[in-house]
Amino acid sequence: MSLTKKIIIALIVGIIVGLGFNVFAPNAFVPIDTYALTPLGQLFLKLITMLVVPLVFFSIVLGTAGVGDPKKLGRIGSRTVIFFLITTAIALIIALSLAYVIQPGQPGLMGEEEQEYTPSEAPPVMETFLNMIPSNPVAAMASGDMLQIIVFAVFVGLALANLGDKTKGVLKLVEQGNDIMMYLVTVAMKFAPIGAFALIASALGKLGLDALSSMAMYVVTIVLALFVHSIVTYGGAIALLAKMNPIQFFKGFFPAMTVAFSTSSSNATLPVSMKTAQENLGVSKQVSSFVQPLGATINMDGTAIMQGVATIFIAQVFGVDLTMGDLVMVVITATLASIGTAGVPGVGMIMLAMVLQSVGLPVEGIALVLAVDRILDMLRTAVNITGDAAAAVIIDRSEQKRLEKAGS
Ligand code: DAS
Repeated sequence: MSLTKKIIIALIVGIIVGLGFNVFAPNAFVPIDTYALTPLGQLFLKLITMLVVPLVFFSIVLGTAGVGDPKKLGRIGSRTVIFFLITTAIALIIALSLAYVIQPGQPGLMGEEEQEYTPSEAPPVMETFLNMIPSNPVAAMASGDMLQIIVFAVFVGLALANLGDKTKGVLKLVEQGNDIMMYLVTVAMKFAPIGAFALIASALGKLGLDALSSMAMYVVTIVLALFVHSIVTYGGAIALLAKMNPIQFFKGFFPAMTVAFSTSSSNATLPVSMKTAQENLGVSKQVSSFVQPLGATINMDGTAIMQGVATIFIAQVFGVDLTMGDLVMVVITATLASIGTAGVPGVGMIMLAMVLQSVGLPVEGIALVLAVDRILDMLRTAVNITGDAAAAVIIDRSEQKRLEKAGS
């Protein structure tokens, strides 16, 4: 049986076990979650997260050195960022339109319970841009600052490309380092079914069906927007721009989507999403090693969708009428906000505070949507990495076409 099938079965069993405990044996759930589910889930998360920093560094150095020519790197980089910005803006337009049509936030829909939420500081956008250059690359790696690691790796890759034979030994070392990391990904993924089971059982055991039902319209709106964006925007772009059958794309990338769903972390899934894009979608190592790590950090369409719907939902619950100008501000802040934060569980909530503040909505409104965010995070993370893979396929195909044209 394939690993993907094992993960899907593990997720289904996890959902049944989690909801079963929540409904029939909530007291027994606590020790089982504390001493089994949470540790097992965290073990799997830590195993793959452990590989992210070295893998991103080696793969981007390799990807950049492989591209070599700064002009070509600039072309791939600019096309990638333009694709990311356009698809994120489309995601927000889909989210805001559906939220207006479905109106999930009519007063009275909410249950009584409201959690306290004290938002942590979201990164100011300008500071994010300035901070992209690491003052200390080792500190950036130690703290897992993905954007700084990517920028430093690009510089190292460009240096290797320009120094050529002088540093071919280092390039060989980097290649071997990358191979070691990709091998360790395969080893870590053997724990995926157990990890997926534990993570979803723990989440649903805590959440239960009642929280989901009181937030039903909010959850339905987001799930619908995620689905529409994936099929229409990514499916359409893959068909039109990469001339690839969208069904082949989604089927080929599905293994990585199940890991993103299980872990709620684009970063933790990155080793698997790159391996899947290269092996199942035929994306070159060069383009995959550049586009997907960058995307895992700055491109989060699923998160932008949650923020768009949550903003309308919170405005409706508080009876605030947002102007068109407010909606444009939501699109801009949500698109830019995703640039500064890496793909880790729950980062969308931090950025939501920034979006709400930009349109003067009470940040306390986040407490209304917090209960179901753990499950929605799983779904939107799967969409986030799918957008990165779509970009990698499209950019790779355009580079291949360029090479064919140059060759002919
Ligand atoms: N979990 C984040 C990610 O890894 C997305 C989010 O929190 O919205 O992409």
